[in-house]
Amino acid sequence: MTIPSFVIGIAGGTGAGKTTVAREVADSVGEAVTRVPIDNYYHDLSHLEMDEREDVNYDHPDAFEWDLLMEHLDALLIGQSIEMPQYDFTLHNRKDETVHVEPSDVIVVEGIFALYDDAVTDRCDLKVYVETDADVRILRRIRRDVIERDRDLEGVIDQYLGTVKPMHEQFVAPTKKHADIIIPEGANQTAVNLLTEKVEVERSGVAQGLASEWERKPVEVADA
Ligand code: UZR
Ligand code: MG
Repeated sequence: MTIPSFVIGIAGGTGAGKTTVAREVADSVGEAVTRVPIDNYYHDLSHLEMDEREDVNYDHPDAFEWDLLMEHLDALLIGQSIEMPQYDFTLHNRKDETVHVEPSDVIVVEGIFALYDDAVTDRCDLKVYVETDADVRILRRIRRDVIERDRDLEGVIDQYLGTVKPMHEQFVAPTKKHADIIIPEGANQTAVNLLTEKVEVERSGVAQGLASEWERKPVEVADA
């Protein structure tokens, strides 16, 4: 059995506007979009103390539980719901509660490493990289971390220079070459509108079971 759905990967550096793009597309398209923020798949670090968790390199691919992400992505692609982990950035840890997430025609996978792993990109029908200048990204990051995530400025600066920037250059920025389209600045409304229109077209195609002009990479599932 083949279950068609249109999968979009949205990558880019921290503070680039990935979540905003994903949310705006999801809000415009409506219920038919399932968002999978890769931030929710940071490893459960409950076995570490807070000061140890503060020292973890969260900008390295190893910080994520890829197996669980793939398991969940594939479940959504065969039409099953998942219990998605939730992440607490203030505590640097996975929350106890999960969120029940239903599959839909359009799945948006979003995060700094959305275009990093072949297993994920192989499942993407459209790969997007949000490119925003590093100075804008660090300013947004300071605002978000200090105001929303209860961090102090010194800590944010140390983390940025110590891991965020070098890891971005080593692991995140090179994934841009995997993208089909590059959006300059997350707040680029024209690009968001184009993306939304594309999703609407694909969605109606998916709903009608039509083949898309985009190469589909459907998941083959044995009939139960
Ligand atoms: P986005 N991050 C934390 O600061 N603490 C955590 O516990 C987990 C993640 C940060 C991470 C990365 N880096 O830059 C950012 N650090 O979250 C990715 N340091 O999230 O793409 O939403 O900015
Ligand atoms: Mg984000």
